[in-house]
Amino acid sequence: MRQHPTFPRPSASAIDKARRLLERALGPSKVITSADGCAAYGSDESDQPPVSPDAVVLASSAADIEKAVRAASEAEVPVVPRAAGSGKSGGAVPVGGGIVIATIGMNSIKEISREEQIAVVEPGVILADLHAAVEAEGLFYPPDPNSLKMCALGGNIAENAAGPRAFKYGATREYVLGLDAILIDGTRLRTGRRTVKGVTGYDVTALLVGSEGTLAITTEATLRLIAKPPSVMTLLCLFPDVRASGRAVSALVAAGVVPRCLELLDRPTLDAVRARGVGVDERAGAMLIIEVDGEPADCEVQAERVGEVCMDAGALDVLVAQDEAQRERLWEARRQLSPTTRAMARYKISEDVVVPRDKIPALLDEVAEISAATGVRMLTYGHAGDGNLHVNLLWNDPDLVPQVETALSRLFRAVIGMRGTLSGEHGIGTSKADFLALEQSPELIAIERKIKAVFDPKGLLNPHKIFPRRTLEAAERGDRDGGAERAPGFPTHVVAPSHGAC
Ligand code: 2HG
Ligand code: ZN
Repeated sequence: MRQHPTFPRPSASAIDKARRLLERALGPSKVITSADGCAAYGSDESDQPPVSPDAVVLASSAADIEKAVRAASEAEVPVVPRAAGSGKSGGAVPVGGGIVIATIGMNSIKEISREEQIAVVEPGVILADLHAAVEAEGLFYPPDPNSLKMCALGGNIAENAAGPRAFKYGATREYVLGLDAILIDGTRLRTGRRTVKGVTGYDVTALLVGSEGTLAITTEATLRLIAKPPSVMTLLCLFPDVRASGRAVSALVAAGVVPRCLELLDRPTLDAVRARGVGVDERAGAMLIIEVDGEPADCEVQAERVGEVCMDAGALDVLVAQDEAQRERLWEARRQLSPTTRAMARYKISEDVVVPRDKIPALLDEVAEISAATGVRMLTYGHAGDGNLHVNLLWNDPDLVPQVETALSRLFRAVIGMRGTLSGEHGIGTSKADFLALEQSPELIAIERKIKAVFDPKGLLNPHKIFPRRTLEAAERGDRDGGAERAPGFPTHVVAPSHGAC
């Protein structure tokens, strides 16, 4: 297990006060305080170790959330919003204790309008349920993180989730027109609009989307829909090695072909797929899954062009899924990559770095070099079309942690050196907070801290996320708490360490 920084927790008296206020405001049926009950809300899908909250609120309405944040503010304890808990960067882990507000019970699709092409949803709606409901109306909501069968809209909005279709259609932010949200002091905000066009004032909706639950809690979202594409074709392009597949990605982008998905799987990832009993041509050392959509005739033209470009780039073969069942099997195998790779080792970290598309071959070379130099097993797959690759680090031996830290910092430094970015869709959370200063200047981090303080002056809402806890040097050394007070953006106004109970 990596060494994660420790965080201050509220004092015992603050916790008692918060629990009393919550039970008075919400009634005992909506408030969990038992150790076992709270423990179930202490983790997400990241490598951040679980931390039990001191209380959990099972919200069933915006009014419940308002009551809960008012109680938390009065008792001065942290609040961590949580939808499905499928996040990959620790965003829903209550690292500083306090109250988890679970919004998964708020799961109504309040409206789907064919005329306006919008949907109005609560934060606990499961993404796959929204997909099914809008598609039944001939409409389409493109964002499709691979956890779509269990992730919820509240988390998607908090993290600005993306997925394979983001290559053509963009991430969640492109589809959020307006939000109803609650601030930590109980103030209710309505941001944005219902109309597809509008530029009134600052774009606070865009700011809230991707703010990782640190600025406000979503209680309702108005989403933009588009018409469901009439036809889809899925192609499987096999390459002898990952460099050839990387070249094909660059060539496709340069040729102006815009498939809706352009996914890459390297050799170790293909081996993992093979090990699960999925037959993949043994000659293949890398694969691209490419999907085009549009009118049927248009799909044929696009597919043909994709095939030509891939063959020119050195593909061994290009196969086309023959029917919906084949397509679904293929995507199911792709969606299973995350759990499949997690099962391959005792410890796994999945990064979601992004590089300019012409740097994909260079990134893949760098990953191979880092893996060879550090002895950490690494494999790479992901959304190559938009340069967003999941570099997975896998290891069994806890003594390998220093090498893992070295591998991570080498990876991040290489990505930033290529003018890439640390996160394409999973967010910064706690996992990458200490590396923020690699990408952003102290001036920018200072402005972000001021924005945070405007929304949340006492630093109670999802504290210790995004902003560094340690200095970059300490994080790179794997020094658990090193240089906290000198870290850029260190949240000095968060629940004072003197309250610390642990
Ligand atoms: C995916 O694209 C997800 O499958 C998860 O973003 C990535 O866990 C992973 O490696
Ligand atoms: Zn992904």
